[in-house]
Amino acid sequence: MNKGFSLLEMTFVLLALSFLLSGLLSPLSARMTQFQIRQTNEQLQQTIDALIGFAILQNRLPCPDTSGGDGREDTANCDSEGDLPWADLGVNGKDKWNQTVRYRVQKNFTTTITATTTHCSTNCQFKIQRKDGTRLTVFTGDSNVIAVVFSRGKNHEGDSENANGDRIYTMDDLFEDTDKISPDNTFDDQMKWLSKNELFYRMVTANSIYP
Ligand SMILES: [Ca+2]
Ligand SMILES: [Ca+2]
Ligand SMILES: [Ca+2]
Repeated sequence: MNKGFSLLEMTFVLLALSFLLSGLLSPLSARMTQFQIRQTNEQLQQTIDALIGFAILQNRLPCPDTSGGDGREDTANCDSEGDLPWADLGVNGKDKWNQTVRYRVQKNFTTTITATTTHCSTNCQFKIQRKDGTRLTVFTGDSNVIAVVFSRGKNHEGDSENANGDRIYTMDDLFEDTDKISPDNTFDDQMKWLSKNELFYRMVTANSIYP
C-alpha cells in the first residue's frame, strides 16, 4: 500500500495552505497599515506642536525645506510647498512609510509675528476640503489656516488636491482607519493644519506676543 501523497493530494494540501496563509496575512497587513496611520497621525500632531514651540521661541514660523532633504529651511522658497524643516524643528521628518513629511506656511508668518500679522493680501489663503469636495475651511476670504503638514501615505504620492502644489489641499479624516486600508482606495494622505487663532492663543499664553 502506498503511504505517500499523490500529486493530487499534494496539490490540495498546498492550496489549503495558501488559503490559510492568505487569510492570516491579509488581516495582519491591514492591522499594520492601521498602526502606521495612527502613528503618522500622532507624528503630525507632534509636528504642529513643534511648529508652535518654534514660533513661541523665535516669533516666526520656519520656511519649508526645498533644497532636497537637509531638513533646514530655505528662505528663498518660503512661499512654496516643500519638505518639513525637520532639523530646525528637531522632529522626525519621515512618515511611517519612510517618506518626507510635506509642509507649507503662509509667508507673512515666517518673519516676526505680531498680534496684527495677517495673511498676504488676496488669493493666497490655504483652502482645505474633503475628497468629496466638502469644504473644511472657507474658500472665499481669510481661511485662518497658516500652515499645513501632511503625509503622502502608503502610496508615497500626494493625492487629489495634494498633488498639484496650489493652495487648495485635501484632508479626509473621516476615512483615517477604514477607507485608507482598502486595497482599492486611492486616497491615503493624512493632514493637520495650524490655525492662526490657535497659534496666537498659544503665543499669547506664553507671553511671546501681546494682544
Ligand atoms: Ca534646506
Ligand atoms: Ca497618498
Ligand atoms: Ca491643490
